[in-house]
Amino acid sequence: MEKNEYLELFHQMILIRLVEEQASVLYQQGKIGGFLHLYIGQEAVSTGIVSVRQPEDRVITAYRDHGVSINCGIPIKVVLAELLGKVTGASEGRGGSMHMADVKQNFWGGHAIVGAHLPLAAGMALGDRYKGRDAVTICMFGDGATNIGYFHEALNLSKVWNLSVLWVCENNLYGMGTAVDRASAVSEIRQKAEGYMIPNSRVDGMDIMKVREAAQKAIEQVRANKTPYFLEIETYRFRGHSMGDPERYRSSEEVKCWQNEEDPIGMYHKYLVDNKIASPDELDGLGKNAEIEVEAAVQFAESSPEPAAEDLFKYIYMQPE
Ligand SMILES: Cc1ncc(C[n+]2csc(CCOP(=O)(O)OP(=O)(O)O)c2C)c(N)n1
Ligand SMILES: [Mg+2]
Repeated sequence: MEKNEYLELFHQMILIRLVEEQASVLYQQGKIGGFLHLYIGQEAVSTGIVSVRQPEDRVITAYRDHGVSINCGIPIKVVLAELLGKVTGASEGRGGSMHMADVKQNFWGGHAIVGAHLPLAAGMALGDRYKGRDAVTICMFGDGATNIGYFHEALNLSKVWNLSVLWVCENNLYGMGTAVDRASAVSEIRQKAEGYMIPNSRVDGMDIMKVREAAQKAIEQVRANKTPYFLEIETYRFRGHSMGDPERYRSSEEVKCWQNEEDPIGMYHKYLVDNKIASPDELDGLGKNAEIEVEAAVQFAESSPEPAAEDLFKYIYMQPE
């Protein structure tokens, strides 16, 4: 990788962290309605994966979708405007936190129903097969989604039809307030892929270089062999499941331990400095610029208009061409 590519990954992770912190403030000010699931702690996962996709490769995810939206190329001001329900938002203010999308960036959303986007991913890959496209569909979901019927139906069919899907499970140890071991028969989630004869592996999701390497290999394998692959990524969310989570299911010591010792941004900062790719001053400068960028994006979002009342019924059905 060239130096600017290393720094771009750092920039994206910092932007996600700062946007999420701002979102948390805007939520507490009552400016964001509905649910808000922050991606803080998991930045290395989507940043690493999306950095190695080709433009033709589709990305689809669950409701913890702000980070992946930024990685896929939705400008931060557009993400923030969507959170505030503004007409300048990614879904013109109609989707909110859980329904970011931009098909021009080959990003297919943001889905609120746990597990429900997995069959959609299989369907998109089937469509690509029909059309003779050489694309990989990258489908991200949480550990909790792997206990849902849709997961098993989608994995099964992806193998039966040998669809070009990269299944990516972000195992952050909890589905809402339920620890993996209390809800899943196996705690090593990748084992679930074995039952469908889908090649699989597990990787440390706090180390962006490891995520990138694993994702690159997996995507190449899917593209070359035209068969699915399952990547389990071990990660951790630093904030509650959504805003207002009392977090009775985990100890503050556990959370602090991950925040102090496994912070994906801190780890990548150390990697860049230790390998003499960038100096601490240079990285500080990037952080300061990102703060200015986020401040401007918040201003844009706050000053954008609400969707017009007469457009309320727009997009309920597809408009005839
Ligand atoms: C079908 C369905 N059941 C229940 C819910 C409520 N719910 C929202 S998030 C969630 C937990 C999902 O956990 P996981 O897949 O591990 O994702 P994470 O929040 O950890 O990113 C649940 C049960 C839902 N949205 N959809
Ligand atoms: Mg989870």
